[in-house]
Amino acid sequence: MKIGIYPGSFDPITNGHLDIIERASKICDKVIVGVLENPSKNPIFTLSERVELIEKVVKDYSNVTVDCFSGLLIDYANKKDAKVIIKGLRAVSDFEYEFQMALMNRKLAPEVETIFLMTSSKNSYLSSSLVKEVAKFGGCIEGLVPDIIKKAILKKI
Ligand code: COD
Repeated sequence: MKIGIYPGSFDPITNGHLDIIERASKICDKVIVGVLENPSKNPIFTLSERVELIEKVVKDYSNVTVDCFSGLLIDYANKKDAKVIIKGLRAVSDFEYEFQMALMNRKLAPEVETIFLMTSSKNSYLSSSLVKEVAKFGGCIEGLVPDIIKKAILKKI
């Protein structure tokens, strides 16, 4: 069984993330959305809130599950017996950091392959931080995140 891990902070999940999850679910037999516990990033949603919100928006994908992890991604991948790490790529600015991480992860575990899915053009400008910033200053976030996430953000800020 080809198990893929899609790791991230997902604070919160956006339509850009969701598009990657949907496409990854067609490539892998099973996709684990791995939510990183990273208090240093100062997330607006707690780890359990992020997991719960993602579970709600991926409920229709039968081969997608949501989990959380801390520490090294590669250790988590090994624990889950995942041989594929899935990443989304937006602009060139994403590339350098993602390239570095992919090579480091390959050094740590050569049997685990990182695959990159290009963002869809409609999501290419989307990031969790921009969505939060727009919402914080009263801008419209309709169409950038699923409705349930929009409600959760507006409640939070
Ligand atoms: N379209 C397409 N893809 C997107 C979009 C979009 N609009 N927005 C985000 N993405 C992609 C990102 O490029 C990323 O691949 C993924 O979705 C998650 O994004 P974020 O912003 O929620 O998550 P990040 O970037 O904060 O996640 C970083 C990781 C958790 C993957 C990384 O820090 C990590 O692996 N940490 C574990 C510690 C570790 O192993 N460190 C050593 C690494 S070598």
